[in-house]
Amino acid sequence: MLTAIEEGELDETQLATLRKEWQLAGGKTPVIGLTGTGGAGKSSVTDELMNRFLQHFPEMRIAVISVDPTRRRTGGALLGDRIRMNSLRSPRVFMRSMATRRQNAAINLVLKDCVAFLRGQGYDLVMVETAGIGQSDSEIVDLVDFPVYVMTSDFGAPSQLEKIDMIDYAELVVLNKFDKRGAEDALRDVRKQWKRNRTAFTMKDEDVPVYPTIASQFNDPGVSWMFANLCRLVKAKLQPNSAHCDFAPNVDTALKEPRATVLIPGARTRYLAEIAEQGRHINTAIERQAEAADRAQSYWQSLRDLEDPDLPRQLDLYDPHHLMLQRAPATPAAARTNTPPAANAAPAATAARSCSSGSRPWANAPTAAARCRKNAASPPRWTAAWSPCASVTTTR
Ligand SMILES: Nc1nc2c(ncn2[C@@H]2O[C@H](COP(=O)(O)OP(=O)(O)OP(=O)(O)O)[C@@H](O)[C@H]2O)c(=O)[nH]1
Ligand SMILES: [Mg+2]
Repeated sequence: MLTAIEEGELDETQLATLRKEWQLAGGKTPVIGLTGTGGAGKSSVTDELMNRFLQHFPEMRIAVISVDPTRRRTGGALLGDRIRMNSLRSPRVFMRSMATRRQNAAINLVLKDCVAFLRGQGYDLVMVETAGIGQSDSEIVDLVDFPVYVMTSDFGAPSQLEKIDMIDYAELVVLNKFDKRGAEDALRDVRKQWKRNRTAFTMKDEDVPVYPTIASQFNDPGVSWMFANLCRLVKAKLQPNSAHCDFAPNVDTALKEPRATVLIPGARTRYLAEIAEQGRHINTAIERQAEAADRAQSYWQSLRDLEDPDLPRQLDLYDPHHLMLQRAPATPAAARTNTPPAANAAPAATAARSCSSGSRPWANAPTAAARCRKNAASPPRWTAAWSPCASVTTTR
């Protein structure tokens, strides 16, 4: 029948007759409509509510219709709401997915007839989830007895709340994903907005029908509190005469707000990022050390090529005695080559300092090597200071 209604196979006369029959059969069956922005958790909240209804009323039968939007480009709709609904395993639940078939609409045109039909089929409760398309989701109000608006703390600034019609029309507002950062501030803002919309400024916060929930959490106290209040409202407003459920569940509502028993607490959300950062620092330090070792090896090879007589074996340190620069006495030979010993020692000292300070000591090496070749007769006495790894001391 739902398909026949959806496909428009029934003409107006047939529909008029059927509507009367359905009305007579199920006029008092409560219809709960959940709407809200995409991904706010409508299906999760629907599932949690169904779960509680099934648990508290063992004979209750529930019908669920989920409407998902049709995409303008492809004309198709991803009817994925049932993925979130674990309660569908129960034989006491009937579920039907539908597409809006109308772009930019939250409600299927034939939804009214579908709801009326399900009402007339002996179910104790009908639940409708509609595609939230933003701030104008209030069409559902005309189709259901209890509109529920599901939102999250991601509404932007408090001034945006002014534009949400459903805060005016919804019997219950559910602030889902209460585990998210900033949810408590959002709860305060939404409650304030609810009071402002109804000029009920003196109302106590716990009396405002805005319920914080974590629908993805098992047995969430926020959902239980909302469920208890929803049942109370249904009973008071409709006085349903179902033989299977009296809408007076025995729920423990001592806890009213969700406990944020999240897997990773807020303060540790960057935990893995911190570990990765530390790993990257260690890798950078290792690369720096490898580069320094590489440089030290090149220096050692250069000194070996220059035939430094005091060169230690590879990876050994210079003999500390050889690290003391000796000021050579001014000999006639030195005077002849016109190379004062101090001038020979200077590059060594510079090189030693550059080496220990980590600047570019190799810049001095070609100069020193060239000078060495030029003054072959009086080889410079700088070599001993060229220990790239040993801590170097120079004396004048
Ligand atoms: N952290 C967190 N995630 C949640 C909560 N409730 C639902 N979710 C997750 O939010 C995602 C969307 O949930 P749905 O229930 O499919 O949301 P929806 O509003 O029905 O989505 P549409 O029907 O596609 O608009 C899923 O991954 C849920 O597991 C909650 O309280 N906290
Ligand atoms: Mg959904």
